[in-house]
Amino acid sequence: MKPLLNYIGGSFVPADSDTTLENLNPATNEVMTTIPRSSSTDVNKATVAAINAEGAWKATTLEERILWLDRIADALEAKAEQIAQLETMDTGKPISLSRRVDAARSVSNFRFFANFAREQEPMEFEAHGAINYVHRSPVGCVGLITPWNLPLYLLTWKVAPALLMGNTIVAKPSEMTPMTANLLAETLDELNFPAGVFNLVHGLGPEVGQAIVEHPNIKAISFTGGTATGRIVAATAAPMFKKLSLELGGKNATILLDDAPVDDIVDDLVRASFTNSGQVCLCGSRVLIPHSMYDEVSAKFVEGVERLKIGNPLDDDTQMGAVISLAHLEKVESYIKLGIQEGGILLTGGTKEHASVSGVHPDGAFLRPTVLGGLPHTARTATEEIFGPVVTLHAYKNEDEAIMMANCTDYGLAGSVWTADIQRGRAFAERLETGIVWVNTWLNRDLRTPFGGVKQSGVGREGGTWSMGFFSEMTNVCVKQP
Ligand code: TXE
Repeated sequence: MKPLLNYIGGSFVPADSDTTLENLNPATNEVMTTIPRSSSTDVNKATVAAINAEGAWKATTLEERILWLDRIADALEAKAEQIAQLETMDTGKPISLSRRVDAARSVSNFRFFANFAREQEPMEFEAHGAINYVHRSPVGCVGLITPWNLPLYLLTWKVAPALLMGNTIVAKPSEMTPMTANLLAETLDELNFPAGVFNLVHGLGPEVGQAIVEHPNIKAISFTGGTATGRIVAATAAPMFKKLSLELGGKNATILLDDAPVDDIVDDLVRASFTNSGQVCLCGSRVLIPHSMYDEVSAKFVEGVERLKIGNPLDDDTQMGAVISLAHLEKVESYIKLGIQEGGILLTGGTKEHASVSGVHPDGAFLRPTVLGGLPHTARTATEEIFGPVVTLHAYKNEDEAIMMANCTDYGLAGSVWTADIQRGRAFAERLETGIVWVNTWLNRDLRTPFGGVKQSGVGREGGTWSMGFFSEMTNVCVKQP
């Protein structure tokens, strides 16, 4: 595959240093291509291009920008299969998931914000003989930094509203998953999208991401990634009074109430736990079960996990592929070992040497889905983010204890509650310290809703008016009536 390049000012260019980084396929550990190992010099070039493009882009009307979002959605939709193939090669996730989630959502992110903007009413308030209205203007040049687990899905989730609100962009995808970000740049280029409005700079986080966060002409940072990195980003951006959106890690609880219809929901529980090998910040990594149901639920859950088809991610019937890298596989294995050291009972799965995956490339980063029982809810394995195919099961005495257990970690991103009584589910959901709770479902997403977490899962919300608000500055104009 030809080397990937940065996309700056409407041109594809190498890093100033002309150095590169290898991009591996985690399912085979083979080098697929290279990306520029950019530096602050390249980030500065991209920012200059963005600033130069700002005036003309800002002068476009909201309607013109809405039409651009529709054009981009149409162009990406025509490339949906290519997006899916690239995403699977870059991440190791099953091709069925790349099609159903990554490619589809990358298109709908643009389509959604175009349609949502059309439906917005001007914000006006009348009182004291005056009319107040809110005028929205672009923030300016914004920095978008995104992770490797849902590469194009999470990049376009930021690009669409940022463009809609008239901003220019310097974006940095994860160095581990550059290929679909490159496809987005190619698509914009093919559409003759205004040069310099969207700029893409590849490279390492501390070298390129850090340069974006600290650049004085980049006025807002929208970051999605790990909590540890989010802390570094915040420390840099805060003293510069930049607008900051942080979507960070999670340690989400999947909670069964004592009236949960177990047989009907087992597959949902497995899906919530192991989609994308657990590498979705919204995955449930702890399952809380009433004592009275623990034996039945743990047995049925393990059966469901063992039905998952692990294999070559390019095969249509594969349900679980490789994790993102061999390094991440080792991190996940270290938590499996820790779980056992902490007294956990291995119910299925395990480290690679104990539970290898057949029919896959021997050098691929494949792990079997692992379930550990018997751990206290305060164990490190049950409170630290693993971000891999590892789930712990915990029994609880009553609802108050379940709430305490669910809320006991430093994270607060998402959770799901399973019950036969919706009112009970709603009441329980409202006691969880998280940004999102699903009742009798999981990953059911309405893009108009606020998405984000509390505690160490992040600051701010994305989606609908929250994204439009983040990517714009509001001026309240008050006009005395004659
Ligand atoms: O994150 P990293 P990863 C979280 C998930 C997991 C992590 C996985 O919980 O913890 O993201 O993604 C760049 N200055 N979420 O490992 O390492 C880095 O190059 C500036 C939660 O990629 O934090 C990459 O582009 N940037 C989320 C990006 O930051 C830096 C959904 C993320 O990298 C940097 C998805 C630095 N010093 C994953 N160091 C949610 N809540 O929605 C690295 N980067």
